[in-house]
Amino acid sequence: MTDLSSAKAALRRQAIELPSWAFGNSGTRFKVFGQPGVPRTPEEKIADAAQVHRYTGIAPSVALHIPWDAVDDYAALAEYAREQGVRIGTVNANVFQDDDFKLGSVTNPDPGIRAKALDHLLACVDVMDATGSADLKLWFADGTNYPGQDDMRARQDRLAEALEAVRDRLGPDQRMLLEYKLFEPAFYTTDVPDWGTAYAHCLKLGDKARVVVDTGHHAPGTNIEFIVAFLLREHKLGGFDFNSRFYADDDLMVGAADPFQLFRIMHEVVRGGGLEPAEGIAFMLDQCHNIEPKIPGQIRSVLNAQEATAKALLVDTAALSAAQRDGDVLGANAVLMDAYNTDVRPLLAELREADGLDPDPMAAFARSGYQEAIAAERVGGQQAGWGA
Ligand code: LRH
Ligand code: MN
Repeated sequence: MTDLSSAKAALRRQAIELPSWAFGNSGTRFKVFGQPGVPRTPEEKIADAAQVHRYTGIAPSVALHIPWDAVDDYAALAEYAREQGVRIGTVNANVFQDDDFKLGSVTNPDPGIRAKALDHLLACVDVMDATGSADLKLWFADGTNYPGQDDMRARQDRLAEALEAVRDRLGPDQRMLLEYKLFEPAFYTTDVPDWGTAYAHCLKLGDKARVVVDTGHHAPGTNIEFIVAFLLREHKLGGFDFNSRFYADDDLMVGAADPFQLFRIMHEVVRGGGLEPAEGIAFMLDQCHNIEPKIPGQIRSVLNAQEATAKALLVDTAALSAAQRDGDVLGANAVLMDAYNTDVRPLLAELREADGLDPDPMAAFARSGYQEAIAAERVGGQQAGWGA
């Protein structure tokens, strides 16, 4: 068992990065529901994210999505974030909403459109230079809907060419994180559909390129913790987009649909040294609070990730290794289930109190009146959303 003091130290070091877009309106093709008090500007999104850090103590950074968070002065935005007690984290490129990218962005048959897409990716590195961000996250909606629509191999050549250009633009302390997704919005091929494709591209790109595991981007039944264990072993896991799902890319709160899967994933993270700062894993949320209040939704999500991490840190590793060595199938499984069935909430409440935080972040935020204040203040203007 990770002794309690090093488990507490690891929990104190934990950092969950919040997605700016989780605070804006989101939905499905059927409906995007507005909510009172939703941010209208990147600054208001950052202010809301700072509330999550204020009550959980472990959400010190906010990921941006460009152009959803486009501003004239990114250095000023980073300064504003610091004033709010957080920092700007990962920069997400967006080459999936421009009409020109209907048949693909960096994989588009048209070289002019590929150049336009690459320009956006490079412009996102300029944003990173201004915000001091280390990571550029790349997710491509690129794919096809019908057999024969385009040449799969040629699209991989085009993708590789663009990724190399981005790699070459990155500064010394900057990385590119390649995110894969099985399908949607494309329904026949997706050019980066799975971890193997992302891993193969990242191997060729070298140390600056790593894979992002979005927990909602796999075929049903996929053993995600195996992918995590494999990529960690290769030091090619760059980060997570945490969320949960019952069916497809539902982007529900992490741990809500399958807390046991989240525990198994965090068990492989702990076992593989993924909590060590030197491994450089970015733990990010990528969620949409379509019907539930957004700030409490993010607080609950951070707590779900924290609880899964605490349970993983409490696995009796000596007993587990012994049972595995001895082929004691039931014994080994029982060791893991003991940790999973451990109620870690008292430990985490105690940790918060020791760090001057309210033991119950959800209740503390509800009592703060912040939600009512922003609902009263943020009247008029255009509520933020995906702009799709
Ligand atoms: C794609 C994705 C990607 C983001 C977007 C908001 O499904 O997971 O990480 O750019 O959601
Ligand atoms: Mn994602």
